[in-house]
Amino acid sequence: MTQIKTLAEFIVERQHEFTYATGELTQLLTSFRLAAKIVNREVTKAGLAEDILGAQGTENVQGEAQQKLDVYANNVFIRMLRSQGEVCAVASEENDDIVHFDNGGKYVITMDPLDGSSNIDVNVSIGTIFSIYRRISTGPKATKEDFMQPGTAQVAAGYIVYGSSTMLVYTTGHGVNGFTLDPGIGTFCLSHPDMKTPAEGKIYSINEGNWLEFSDGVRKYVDDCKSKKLSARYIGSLVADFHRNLIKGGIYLYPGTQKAPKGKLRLLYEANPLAFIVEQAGGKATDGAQRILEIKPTELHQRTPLYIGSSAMVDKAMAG
Ligand code: FDP
Repeated sequence: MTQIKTLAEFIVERQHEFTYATGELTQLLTSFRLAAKIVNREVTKAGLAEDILGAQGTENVQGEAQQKLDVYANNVFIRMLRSQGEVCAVASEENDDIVHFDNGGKYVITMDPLDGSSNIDVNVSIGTIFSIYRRISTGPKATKEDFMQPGTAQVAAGYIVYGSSTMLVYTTGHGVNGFTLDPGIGTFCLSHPDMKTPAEGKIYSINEGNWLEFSDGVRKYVDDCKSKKLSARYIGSLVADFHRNLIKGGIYLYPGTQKAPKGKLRLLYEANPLAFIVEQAGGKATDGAQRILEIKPTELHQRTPLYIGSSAMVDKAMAG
């Protein structure tokens, strides 16, 4: 029988790679590991559980309707992070402002607790995305400045994809590792060690419904993908599209459009964590002009165009 390595064992084994106190990373990742299992339980029984599907009847700061599971997942991750004590504040897609824990923790978190909301009620893969930063302010409370660090300052980032299986993938800047949840024993087990993305791929992922809004450069690139007979694959859940392309090789594009020059996706809790992961796996992430990780944020819910995936494909897409 092949030896099974659990996520908990792996974190302990690799915690020496973490620049700061080793136990802190363990605590931080434990929060995500536990919260992921709880959210997974609700996501997988969404059709059965009473009162968990559908709209919450509220909107988030971007004016998007919140789903009940969005709100549920947000509460679970916040509760877990608060209880571990290492995190002093969280910026979430689901909260207009910073959520403070007032506990002197040394880290701040940015997260999209349930990405791909439009897919929640229809049994299509969805995900959670998170970034961990070291706090830089010194006052009694975290400040906006703690969240305005560029993506290069991330100390760890990860995502959970709730798909045909549930996986947690993370990096601390020493490669990318993926863990699959064994539902029988309720444990994440190492299934994708040292993930690398191919430099070239055969998949392009973009919402072509926005074609009329695309720039000439984006249209030219998409036409080029078609002329090479690449496969179009677009789930509409960033995490799921990203995860597939990471493994198989491909590019995900959410460019700026005429109506929305900054695109739709959020820099702090969508683009930055995935950019950190893709670079660690040998790929690239840009906003069409510059490296995502070098953008200096100015707003918590700032949007950015995103070109992410296999390095040769991102280079080509940027060339227009
Ligand atoms: P959603 O609005 O459903 O939460 O995070 C935004 C996001 O999903 C991504 O997960 C997804 O890739 C994208 O938006 C889909 O947007 P379009 O419907 O505009 O293609």
